[in-house]
Amino acid sequence: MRILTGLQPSGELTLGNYIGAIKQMVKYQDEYESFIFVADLHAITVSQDPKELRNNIKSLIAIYLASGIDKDKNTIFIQSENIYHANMSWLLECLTPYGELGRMTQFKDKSLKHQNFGAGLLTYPVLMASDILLYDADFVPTGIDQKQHVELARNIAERVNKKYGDIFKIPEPLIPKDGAKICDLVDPTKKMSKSTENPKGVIYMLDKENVIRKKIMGATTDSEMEIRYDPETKPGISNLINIYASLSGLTIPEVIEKFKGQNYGTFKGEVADLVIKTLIPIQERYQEIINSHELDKILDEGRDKTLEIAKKKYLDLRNRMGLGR
Ligand code: ATP
Ligand code: LTN
Repeated sequence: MRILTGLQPSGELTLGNYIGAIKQMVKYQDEYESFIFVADLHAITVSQDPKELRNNIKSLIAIYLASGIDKDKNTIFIQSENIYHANMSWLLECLTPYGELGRMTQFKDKSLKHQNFGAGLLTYPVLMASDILLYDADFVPTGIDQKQHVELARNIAERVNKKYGDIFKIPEPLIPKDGAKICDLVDPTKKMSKSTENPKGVIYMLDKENVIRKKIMGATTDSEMEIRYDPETKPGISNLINIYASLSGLTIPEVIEKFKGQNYGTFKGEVADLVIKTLIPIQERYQEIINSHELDKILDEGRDKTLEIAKKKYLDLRNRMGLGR
């Protein structure tokens, strides 16, 4: 069985990305044939500074590897280095009803947030469908926010198969049951997100030890004294419990039992210790990898392998549609 997923190089990765996406991929790499890529073509659907974008792409790959994504168990590549993603996307765009794209919730959100955006923001999910369908992925690990896009990919695949014959495998989203949504430390009713303006609420994977501690100790909590899990009335404490549970492997009741009777300050200190213990070794490996030639070798191999697979699929649809000679 094959899985495929991508992350956008749209900013520095957060603890939310680590817990919600990267850690899951590390787990899946032993169960599936796994493809991971940097979705740089998706990142330019909103404005990007070229220098920053290039740094973010490289940094993202180094963070994957430093976090335990094994180069021998995964095919790792950069989306724009494989021309068939954009080529396939054009064919599929012409086979996707315009109205279906306007209904995507991410488009509705982002089109309100950004001004003067390009047409690519609307066609974004078709490019994502191409990413998935080019490789006959069985499963697509993502957060719940991307489920609608995977469903669109399924619809596109079914429609194309009906019209042109069996070309595409129908993919399924793989959304972790135990994958907690990590929230912003300042406003715990909001998702911790790399594009948030206030960095105090966000733990970046490359934050220094003292910065991590300061952010967690300053996390918004409630005026009670009890460590109890209730995301509705105690979103701040519940978020810290989620972080502790995700990183320690304990269940939520086990975390509550462990810290029963302790005050918020002690608990926050323990959460900070665990986050630091998790991120510092990743940061150390990151520094070694980012300055090595290993990265280029891995990416060259990933590019060459995926070009071969994607080319076949692209040409198959192109020919069936009657394009070219
Ligand atoms: P942006 O701010 O650019 O929208 P983001 O940080 O919200 O970015 P995405 O790039 O959209 O994250 O998400 C990449 C992956 O990380 C997705 O699978 C998503 O579900 C997961 N993820 C992102 N933020 C969190 C979070 N706070 N908690 C759990 N998972 C998350
Ligand atoms: N849209 C996704 C990133 C992404 C992706 C994909 C994920 C692009 N192409 C293919 C899975 C499969 C995001 O913003 N998280």
